[in-house]
Amino acid sequence: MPQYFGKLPTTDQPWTTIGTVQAVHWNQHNINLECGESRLSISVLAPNLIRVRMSPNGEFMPRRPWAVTLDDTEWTVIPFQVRETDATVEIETEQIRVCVQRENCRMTCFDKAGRPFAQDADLAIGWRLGAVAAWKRIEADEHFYGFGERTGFLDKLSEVKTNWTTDALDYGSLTDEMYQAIPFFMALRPDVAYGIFFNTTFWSQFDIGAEQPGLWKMETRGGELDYYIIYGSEPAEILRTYTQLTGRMPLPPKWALGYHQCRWSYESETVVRELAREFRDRRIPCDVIHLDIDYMRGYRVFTWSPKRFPDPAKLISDLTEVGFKTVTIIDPGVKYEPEANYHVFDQGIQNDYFVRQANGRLFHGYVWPEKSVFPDFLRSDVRQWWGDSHKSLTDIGVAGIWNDMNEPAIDDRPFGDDGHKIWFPLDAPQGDGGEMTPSSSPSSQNARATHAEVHNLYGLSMARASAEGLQRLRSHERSFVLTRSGFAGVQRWSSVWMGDNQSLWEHLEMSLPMLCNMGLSGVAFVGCDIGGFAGNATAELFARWMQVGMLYPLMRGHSAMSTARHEPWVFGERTEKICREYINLRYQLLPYIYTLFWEAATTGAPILRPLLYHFPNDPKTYTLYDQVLLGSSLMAAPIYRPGIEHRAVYLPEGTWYDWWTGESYSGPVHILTHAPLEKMPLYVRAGAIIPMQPVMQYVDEHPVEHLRLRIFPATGEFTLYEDDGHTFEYQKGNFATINYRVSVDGEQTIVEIGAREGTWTPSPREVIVELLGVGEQQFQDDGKPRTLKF
Ligand code: MIG
Repeated sequence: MPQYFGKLPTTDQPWTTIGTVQAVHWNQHNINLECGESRLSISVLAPNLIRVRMSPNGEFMPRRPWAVTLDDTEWTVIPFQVRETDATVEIETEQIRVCVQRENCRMTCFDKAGRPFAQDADLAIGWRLGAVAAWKRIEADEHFYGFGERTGFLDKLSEVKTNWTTDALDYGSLTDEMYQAIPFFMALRPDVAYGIFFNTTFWSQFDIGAEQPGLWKMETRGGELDYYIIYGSEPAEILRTYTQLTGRMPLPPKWALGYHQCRWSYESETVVRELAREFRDRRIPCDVIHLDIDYMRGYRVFTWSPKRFPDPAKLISDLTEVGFKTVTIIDPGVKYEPEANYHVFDQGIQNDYFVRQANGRLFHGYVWPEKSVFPDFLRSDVRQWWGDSHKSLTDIGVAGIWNDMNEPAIDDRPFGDDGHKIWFPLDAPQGDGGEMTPSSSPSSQNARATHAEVHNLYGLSMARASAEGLQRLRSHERSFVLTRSGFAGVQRWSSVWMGDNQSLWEHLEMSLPMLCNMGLSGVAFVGCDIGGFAGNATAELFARWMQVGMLYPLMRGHSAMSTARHEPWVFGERTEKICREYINLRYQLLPYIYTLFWEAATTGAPILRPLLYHFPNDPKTYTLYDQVLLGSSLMAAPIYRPGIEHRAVYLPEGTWYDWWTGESYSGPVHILTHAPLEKMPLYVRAGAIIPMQPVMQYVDEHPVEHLRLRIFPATGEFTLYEDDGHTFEYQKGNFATINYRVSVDGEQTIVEIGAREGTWTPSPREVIVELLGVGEQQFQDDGKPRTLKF
């Protein structure tokens, strides 16, 4: 096998296939199947989780724990049985049975009801120079989700998805390579679901029945096959395990759930002050203002333009006074500027922090600061330095960092000269070799990776440097991190936005399926630029987009240089009123949404969910991309076309209420709903308990005096999560949960308020319990349990 494998096409040699199983050995974790030269290894990590590895020469590369947080040996040992027959080797856990045919070493998994899944095709595993691949069957009625950041609609059947981080400028519904590369997907059919995490950071690709209908394929330009199969009877179980494997997000500061306003660029202190004033004067809630690249002095990271931002410390503290947090953009490219006293360049050169080519020469390319060099974020010392460099920003009050261009996006000549996108040479050495497992051989311990292996990790590693830096510098406050590029596990460090979308109805329409697939890939804190980044929204498009944006876990408006401005008030009074109303609703729903963030942080559940997430046995939800659930209770059916005021809505099984009118429907049913511009159709599941607070102009503007529980009759429950919203006290257990239950007993509806659990105490407040169509009752919240009858 060559030393490194790149993105470049391999030869058209035929695939060498794995042979017949000749010997089987196992221990408490692992079953090894010897197939001549090659070897298949199956590790049983949990009752629903196995890891499969295949090495053509029988030797496994030392593992680099880049995406996976738990080493195989760190999983609790669980019981499983191994049975050998003449024709098969069978492995059985509490939840699944894996059957390997000795002939051709083909593997099939079965659930407890004997239903097959993730079944190898006749050609199961193959390799040829520089590439390894595996093929499995697509079952009837099976649909495919996840795949990280993907354009188009929800289900990816018949599509090819490449994992190679790219500046996906001008993307559209047919674009393949995106900013994020997350080699994970899940397959769903009634009663059976499974997830595949393809554990390779090299270039990789999924082909979901495009080349051969009925078969899906995964291929990587790395030396061995390594993937995890996660079984679940439904997506929620798969995500729980997948996020156990690749990590979960920490709780962000609550202010990051408010509305963010961004533009490329609010180019001066004066403009920023005006912007802030407009929000407060017009009573449109907003928590965060983002500063794009023009705040810097000639695009030099960690500097300020003295002309346009003469006193950033004063500006930021004045913004803080009126409830705004400031987030600054930081790009990876460092201006190549010898002997100019540019400290970031000088320090990077002195300490040899920048990426070099294989021949030892410094790599450079062109980005905003013209000729630039690039920190090797794969190295821990570089991440430490980069993180510490944020001190100049945090010292003056910056509360969050926005990482852009970190695919990395680089041109081969100065911007504006019609250059080509390049990346570091594939053989450029990166990292410090310290990522090896303790058990790997001493010689491989120091082996550095090549860019071919870690290209997909550049954005993730940069976001990690930012997150860890902020954690050190603002150790008492949670910070906000936003990244454009990332890899599996990016949720541990950062939120993600979907890059440069366009001010088109089509982009509004695909924003929800894009975010849903991110959520199904373990990344819950995600958003798209409201109004569209490139182009000019119309008033109507903007109003519809703000309604949809209210549902985005990350709710940020943004727009590009030389496009029309996209603030909520620029389109006239009617649009402004609509924007205000939906941003207000977002703020009213914060107790509900914050609880969803807590759920994401503790279980890996997405915040924004496609309907199939809660109705996995209803095939009508499998390709339904234009309705979403915010949490388990609220369902939106937005409008995505100009001039349209009516749309069909699918209400799955159960009773549903119209959020606005209270009218009830019993599903499954299709209805036609009327949605004039002022209205985004919203529905609530019977049994829902939605906690709401009064509108505020920013999170924690004042204590919540009234907590309103909107209850939609039927049996149901909700556990509210609360904490101080901005420190790390919650990690020491300083938070509170309250369980609310509703049940119907004949004519009577009973609401049970559970005792407040945990050590955190909310400020004094009244709780208003509003039972839809019946009435309200209120009480002073003393944390004690009580029962209300309606
Ligand atoms: O070359 O910083 O996706 O959000 O406003 C463009 C300027 C660089 C791309 C980002 C966009 C940002 C813009 N950036």
